[in-house]
Amino acid sequence: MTTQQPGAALPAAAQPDDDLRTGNSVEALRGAVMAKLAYAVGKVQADASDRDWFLATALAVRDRVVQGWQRSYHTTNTGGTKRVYYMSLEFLIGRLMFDALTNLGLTDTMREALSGLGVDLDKLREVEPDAALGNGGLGRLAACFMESMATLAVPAYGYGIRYENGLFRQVVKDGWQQEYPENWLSFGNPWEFARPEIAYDIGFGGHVETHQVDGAPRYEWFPSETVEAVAYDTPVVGWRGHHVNTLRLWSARAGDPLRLDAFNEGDHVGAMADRVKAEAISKVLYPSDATPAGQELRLRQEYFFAAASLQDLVRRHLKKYPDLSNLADQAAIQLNDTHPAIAVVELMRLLVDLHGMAWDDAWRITQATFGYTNHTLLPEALETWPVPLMERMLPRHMQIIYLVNALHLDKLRAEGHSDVDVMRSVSIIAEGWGQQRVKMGTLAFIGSHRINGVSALHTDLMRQTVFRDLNAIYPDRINNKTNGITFRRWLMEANPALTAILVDVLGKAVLDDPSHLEKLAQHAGDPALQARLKAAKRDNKATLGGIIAARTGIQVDPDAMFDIQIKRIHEYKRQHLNLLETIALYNAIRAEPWRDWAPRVKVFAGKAAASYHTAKLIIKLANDVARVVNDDPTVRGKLKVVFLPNYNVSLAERIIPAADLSEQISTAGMEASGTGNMKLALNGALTIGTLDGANVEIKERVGDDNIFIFGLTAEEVAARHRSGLSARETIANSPRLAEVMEAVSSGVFSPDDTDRYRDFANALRDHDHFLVTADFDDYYAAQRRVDALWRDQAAWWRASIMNTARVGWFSSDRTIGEYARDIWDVPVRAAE
Ligand code: 26V
Repeated sequence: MTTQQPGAALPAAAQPDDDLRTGNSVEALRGAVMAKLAYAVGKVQADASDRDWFLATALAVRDRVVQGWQRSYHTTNTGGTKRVYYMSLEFLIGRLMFDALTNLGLTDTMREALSGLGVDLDKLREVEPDAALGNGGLGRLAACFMESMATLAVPAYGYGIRYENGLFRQVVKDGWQQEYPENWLSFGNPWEFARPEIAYDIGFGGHVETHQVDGAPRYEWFPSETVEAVAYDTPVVGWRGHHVNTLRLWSARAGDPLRLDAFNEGDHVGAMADRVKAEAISKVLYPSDATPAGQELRLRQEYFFAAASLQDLVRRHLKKYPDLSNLADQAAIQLNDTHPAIAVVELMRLLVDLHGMAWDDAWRITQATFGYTNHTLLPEALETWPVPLMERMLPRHMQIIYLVNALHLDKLRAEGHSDVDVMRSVSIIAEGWGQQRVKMGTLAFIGSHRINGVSALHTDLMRQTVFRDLNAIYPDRINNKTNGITFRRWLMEANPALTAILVDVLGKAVLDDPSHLEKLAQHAGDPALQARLKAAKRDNKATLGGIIAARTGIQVDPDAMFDIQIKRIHEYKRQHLNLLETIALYNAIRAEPWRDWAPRVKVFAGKAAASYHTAKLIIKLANDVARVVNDDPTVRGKLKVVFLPNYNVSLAERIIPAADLSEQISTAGMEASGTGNMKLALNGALTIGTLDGANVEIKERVGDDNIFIFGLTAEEVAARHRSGLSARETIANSPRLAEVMEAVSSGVFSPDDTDRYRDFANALRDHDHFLVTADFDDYYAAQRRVDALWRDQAAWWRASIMNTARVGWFSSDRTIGEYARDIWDVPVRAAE
């Protein structure tokens, strides 16, 4: 091996071109990075910053992805295989360098190549911007699915929007969340390929004209405004680099020439204002999850990317086939929630208006092509759009929606359905509140051949609640697809120490097939294995401790239990339940400081929607509680509380491998699945949780002894809601809870503003919709069982090992395999 010194002569000429592009030896990679630094970044080594080195490295890695990309494209095209189109308004992909390196098997080689140049790969890792083109679970799921589809060689495109600004950067000032723009593209994006030649016109507004063609009406839409959608492609490489798919994100560009008349007449300002309006479509991700945005811009985003994606896939189809009659044999389109549901209507418009297909044929093809995944049952998150807005922005689509709805209701009437309430519930149009609205969930349901939920419980609840009547009519359409996570990122990349131990104990095959994890259960009681795992976890905790100290100034002890709640801040996720328990524990320790307390570090991280006042107040409460607890010498060494700001995918990759306890404490029936629960269990954290979402299935797999379940069931929650039981009574019956509520309410944690939490506490007393008070005592008791197990470290580590061993099923490869078989009807590559 030759070692290049920094500042050595440029190497490009020393190696043949193809070696620089595809060679995988240490020397080839080093030469490739140096050539990229010189000729793509335009820097000499002596002047190169970490960011320059990151760009050079990423570009060298990208070259190694491209060949497989072209090969995959060619194989799919010539083979005539069906493609999957995953349409999602969110892709929370995070950093990509280690995804590519891991899946190409080049991490160690690249580390060595760079170290010969005096460059530290792990430092470069931190320089890559975290692509946060999503809010939370739904967006991260889309990213995991993209990786698994590539791994399983399912030919797929992800379609979404290339937001210039991802999810806001969270700064915590005096305990309050502040939002700052996150311009992840400001230093360039080495992973993407701009495709300015792949651009489609997307219309908005205008009017519809009717013509007679052969005695039948034909409709033509004349939009008043046109925006161009331009493609940007990011290759997504699967495990071992066998297959590479494309994430195609659309960027909005003002149609060209834009109001040239106005420009020539001197109205530059007016013409530019139109340009700004057009390009606003891809400027920013809507930062709310599960709270309605209700903005016109949001609907423009939805139609923009749905229409661009459909034009793209229709064009691809027509390059190969004479017409669209076999579209459903060649394309499966998955709607990630209702955000792209307008695509159902757009496809009908393309088939009927533009391609002259008969309505019934078009509808059959549309239904056979689409599948719809529901990700939430929270009523406030179910999308509806006002009919007048739809009529103004998408006049032809509104006509089509009316016709789809009329035919759908007529058919039901013809089949004998007549109940007014049923007809109202299955209608796409909601009446009431003085305004008609389009129910996007109903539209997506009617337009799809399969509708799925994301955990067994969630799917059952879908059948019983929002889609009860539709399910009764179409009983075979709803099916369950329990979520999963990609083990490449959430085990191999995030936790190399654990991965190394697993490979050592179980063999390399565990990297290809997570079912091998099960064999670990045989060793759960092995003291040597326990000691190794404990040492690895301690290192991960020390690393996280460094991050905590750097970001918050709080010192934590890596030997304490790391108790972790990381997710969006939302009342249904009940971070405030955790905080109330923290206060109760704090009180208990102060009352009896001499007792043998299990030392804990409670870590909270997550963002609140900018407009969600209560969620922001919960962040403030976490910081207020942290200040009081951490400053109190009585609990020193026993309890610490940390709110870690700016939670994102990269921070998750640091926190999850360091977790001992995973908080999954949503009100039962409200968390559709959760996926953080799977990541934490895989990394050996024990779950304390309610019987909600995928927790139920985690419990079934890890066993009752290795999980801490508490609280009301979904059924009991529903019954409580019906009974209207008062929280005041519940609080009065629990002296512990009463003391905590009084402390919060009276300002013990907010001496600078004693009224800060008064309304918040009163709201819990008056209408505790999320049943925080009802579950409090059981939660407190479950936490004490956690303490007891922690004190028996051999038993704790046995349970931890059982968690890692038993959650292989939650691999997103398994989930994608099920979608491929039950919804898309496409084959998958067999495991190695
Ligand atoms: C709704 C809205 C409303 C309009 C503004 C923007 C916006 C963005 C997202 C949503 C829907 C949020 C639904 C969601 O994220 N669901 C989560 O999906 C995860 C993956 O299936 C699942 O694990 C979580 O339990 C579920 O909350």
